[in-house]
Formats: sequence, C-alpha cells, structure tokens
Amino acid sequence: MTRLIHAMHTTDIFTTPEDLAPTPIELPAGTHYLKGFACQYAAELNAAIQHIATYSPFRQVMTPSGKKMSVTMTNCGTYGWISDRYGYRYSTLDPLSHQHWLALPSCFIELVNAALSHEHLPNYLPDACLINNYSVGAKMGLHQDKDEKNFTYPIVSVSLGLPALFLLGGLTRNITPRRILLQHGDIIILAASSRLRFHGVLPIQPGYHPELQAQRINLTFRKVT
Ligand code: MD6
Ligand code: FE
Repeated sequence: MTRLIHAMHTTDIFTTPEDLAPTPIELPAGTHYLKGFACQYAAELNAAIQHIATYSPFRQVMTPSGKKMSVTMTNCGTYGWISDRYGYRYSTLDPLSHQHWLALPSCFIELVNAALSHEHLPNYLPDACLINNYSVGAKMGLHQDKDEKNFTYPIVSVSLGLPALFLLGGLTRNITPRRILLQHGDIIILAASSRLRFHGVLPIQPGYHPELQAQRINLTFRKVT
C-alpha cells in the first residue's frame, strides 16, 4: 500500500519508499550541509562564472612542491587564492594579467547571505571567491584552508555540475575522512570547530550535467582579512 501511494506521487512505479528517503549523513559540529540550496541560483551563478572566466581565465597552477594541480582555477573578489613555487597565498592581483580580480557578483553575495542566515550563522561579506573547475578525473588532495587571518569566519562552498565525493577529515591529517556526496546546487559550510578540518575531493567520475556538461565547478567564499 505504501508502495502504491509513493508510486502515485512519482512517475516511476518501481520507486520504493527506501529510494525516496534521503541518505542520513551524520555531520560533525560546525559542518553545515544544505542540499540543493543553490539550485535556484545556478543559471545566474553560471553566467557570472562565464563572465569572470572570460576576464581571468581558468588556469592550472603549480603547488610549491612543483606539481601541477589537476583542477583549473580563477578568482573574484578583493583577494584571489594563488599558488606557485613560492607558496600558497592571497593576492589582490591576477598573476596572469597583473590586474585586480573582478568584484564579487551580487548573486554570489546574495547566495552566501541566504545560506548563512538559513543556518543561523552570523552574516559576513566575503572578500574572496576561489572558483575551481574540475574536468573528469580531476581531484583535490586533503588540505586545510588556513591562509586566512581569522578562522571565526566560515567558508561557504557551492557545488555545481557533476557530482563529487567530498572527503571531510579531522583537525589532523591522520583521521579517516567521511565521504559526503556533493551534487549540483549543494552547499557545505565549514564553521566553528569544523573550520580547520582537513578536506579534499575524490576524482570526478565521467558523466554529463545538463547545465555544466562534463565539468564540476566549486565556489568557495572566504573572508581573508
Ligand atoms: C571542492 N572545496 O569542493 C573543494 N574548502 O572542490 C574546498 O576546498 C573547500 O568545500 C573549504 C571549505 C569548503 C570546501
Ligand atoms: Fe578547501
């Protein structure tokens, strides 16, 4: 009977209640997961990203150890996150053009504000947005985001396009990370005692997303100074 009721509300008569139930994910204190929160903003975000990438193109950067990262990146905001053989840091200038990064589009700021207030977190005005672009196979090794001055400001992360398995570890590298599925429109916020957790992204699997095709884009909003 339950099965029939569910079937009446879906188009697929083979959908069971188990399929409809969201997968429970236990999250540590300070980690906020907003499933699909950015979906309604996606078209506007994507248009803004295209504009930013025309001005400051996605580029592959070197880590200080001399390895090329598999993701390509660009930035907007007062500060951009850059990496080269001298290290990781924030810069007000795009090292490719020696020009300032473009300002944060208003839809970016509105989305961050909406996500923070939804979670009853204090609002803040981000001064940096790192935009990571993953092709199939690209990944992000376990890292902490600690180049910012004040860790009381959370990092707000928005995922678009192909899904990814996000690794959320502990405050030291040796803790086995949880795996959290990040799909188009999902937001994860690392705040408070989760702000400095190690995290990374497993290699992106082949797929196709109707809005972003064969790529995943991740926006991370920060307050650097
Ligand atoms: C990514 N995200 O999802 C990489 N950093 O592609 C991050 O590195 C990240 O999701 C800080 C806070 C949240 C994040
Ligand atoms: Fe990060």
